[in-house]
Amino acid sequence: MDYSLLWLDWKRREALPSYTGTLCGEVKTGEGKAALRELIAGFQAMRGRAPTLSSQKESPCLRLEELEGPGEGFSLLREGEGMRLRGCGKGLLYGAFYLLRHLALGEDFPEKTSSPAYPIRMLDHWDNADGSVERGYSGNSFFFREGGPVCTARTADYARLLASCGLNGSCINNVNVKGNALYLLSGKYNKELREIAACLGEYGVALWLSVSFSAPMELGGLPTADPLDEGVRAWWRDTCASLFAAVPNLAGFLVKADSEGRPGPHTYGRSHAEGANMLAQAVEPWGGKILWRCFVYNCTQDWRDTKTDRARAQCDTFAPLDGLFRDNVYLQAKNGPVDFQIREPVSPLLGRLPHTNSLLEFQLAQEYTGQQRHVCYLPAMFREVLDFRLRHREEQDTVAESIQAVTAVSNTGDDYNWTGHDLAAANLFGFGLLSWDPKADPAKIAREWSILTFGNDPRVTETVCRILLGSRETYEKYTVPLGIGWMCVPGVHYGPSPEGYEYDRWGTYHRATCRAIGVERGPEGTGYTEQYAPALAAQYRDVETCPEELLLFFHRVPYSHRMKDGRTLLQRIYDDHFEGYEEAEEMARAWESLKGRVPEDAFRRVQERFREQLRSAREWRDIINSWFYRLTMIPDKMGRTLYL
Ligand code: GCW
Repeated sequence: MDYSLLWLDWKRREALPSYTGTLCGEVKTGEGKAALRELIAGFQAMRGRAPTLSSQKESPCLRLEELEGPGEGFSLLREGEGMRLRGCGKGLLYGAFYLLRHLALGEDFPEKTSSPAYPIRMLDHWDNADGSVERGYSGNSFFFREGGPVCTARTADYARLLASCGLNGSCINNVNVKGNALYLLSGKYNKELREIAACLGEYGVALWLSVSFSAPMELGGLPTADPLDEGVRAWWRDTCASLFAAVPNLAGFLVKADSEGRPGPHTYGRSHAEGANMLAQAVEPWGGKILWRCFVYNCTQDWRDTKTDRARAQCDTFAPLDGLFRDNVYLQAKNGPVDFQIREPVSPLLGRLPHTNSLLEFQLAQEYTGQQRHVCYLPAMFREVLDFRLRHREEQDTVAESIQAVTAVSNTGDDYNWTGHDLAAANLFGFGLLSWDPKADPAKIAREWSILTFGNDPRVTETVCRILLGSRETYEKYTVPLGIGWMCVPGVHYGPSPEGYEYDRWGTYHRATCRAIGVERGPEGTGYTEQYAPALAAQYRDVETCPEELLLFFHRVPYSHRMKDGRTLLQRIYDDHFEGYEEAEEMARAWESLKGRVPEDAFRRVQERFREQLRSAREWRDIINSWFYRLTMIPDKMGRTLYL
């Protein structure tokens, strides 16, 4: 096998309950059969012996009861010394994985009745047709090779991994549609797409494709892509008719329009609603959906322009369009208003679309959070976002209660361990569990992932959880302070460069001088705070009530600003950087202590990554600290080296 099975590599478990020796009941659907197959293989691996199959009701056994319909929920209940798993085909599949995971954790009768919070729970791959992956940190694509899509054994195991943690969709190509990816719509790759779709479909995973808004011109040779042009509308209708007929299990399209140079409706003086609705009508006869990204901002800003605020752009563009989208359109918004930084406020747009389907986008690929070379456990951050109260209503006002679907930019590639860093697989697993149940506990997720991955050794579990659970704060401390973002090397987004983006066109400024730093985003400044509900706007507007970890996102303050604990802002920045590096050292030491307790190959891979994390963390600490010192000439109170 040239790749790992990650958390699906079931380990032997002593004294399994006796019902795992017999499976009874009949299954009819593809997903039901997949559930049965997984249970047989899982029980066999854990018991060391295959279970027997019986069509009679025997006791004790695991009895499968398949219902008709598309439902995804399941119930898993004790029946004497046995258990009964009940649900439609997909439900059986999720229930089977639930049972296997919990048996592996050492539970004998893990009873559960559950259904997912959202009908769309997916991954976005930024995979290009040439096999490269935009912001990919774990090798090349396993969906595309030599210019076209491929279906391999890995596709099937990918589908199993997704289903095992509750995910049910995959958009396999980059939102920046380029090269041969354009021809995914043309019929040229229908055979491969059909194979991929069928392979994913066996595990309840729907196929999605990213499409270019100007495909009618690029592919169809039309003179325009104007969404109100009859020829354009007919082209999309015909193209969808042949594609959806040829590729069953195609769920719809993801579109990045009028964003970072991509074509879109604005070229023709049309709105995003007109653009998205035109595509929505074309896919409607096929039950298709349009996922329309909201990552729209001016990416050719002049740094001297202090009026334009990139953080405002998405709300300014999309909030006025709320309610104008067709039912099969989902507006896809990133979790923060800017771009997947280590600390951002929750995007105000998520509270401004009460009459439109919205889809929350996270990023598992750690573009700005260590690129899968640094450990940075993200489920805790995701949970913070999902729990965040948007305050437009008195109750049921959290992000989790305001959205209709979730997705995440994938962190997978064709590396042996799928995610480059072995510990980054915990992010993928955790995102899946949260997409099913936004109330899932990140600490429990870490524990479960560790046991499924490394086995049930309490020392290993405790150490791995300690590393994971502190990792985001540690990363934040040695990199970019208090929500300011962007002090990374332009383009690659790895390593420190305090002014790398300062005079560039991307709208990402901190505007530091020798006296103060930050962009004022209250009403006296860019007015960004006013995009939130009144209660939140009031909190963010005021330096005193603004959450401290977001201080420099919302306000421009002098370095002498007093933090709540009495330290100055600048002293806090110095301290964080020294502490962050020490914490990184501590995590690396903790990993060293697991030598001999986790498989040697995984041990070595992670050890390698920690070496790079420490090198990079030291570099961040020293470059950021000395840059602030040069700017302010205010020394560190503790007299530590600032590398002048
Ligand atoms: O953060 C930026 C990335 C781009 C990406 C873009 C987006 C796919 O640097 O690589 O393009 O976000 O989300 O569209």
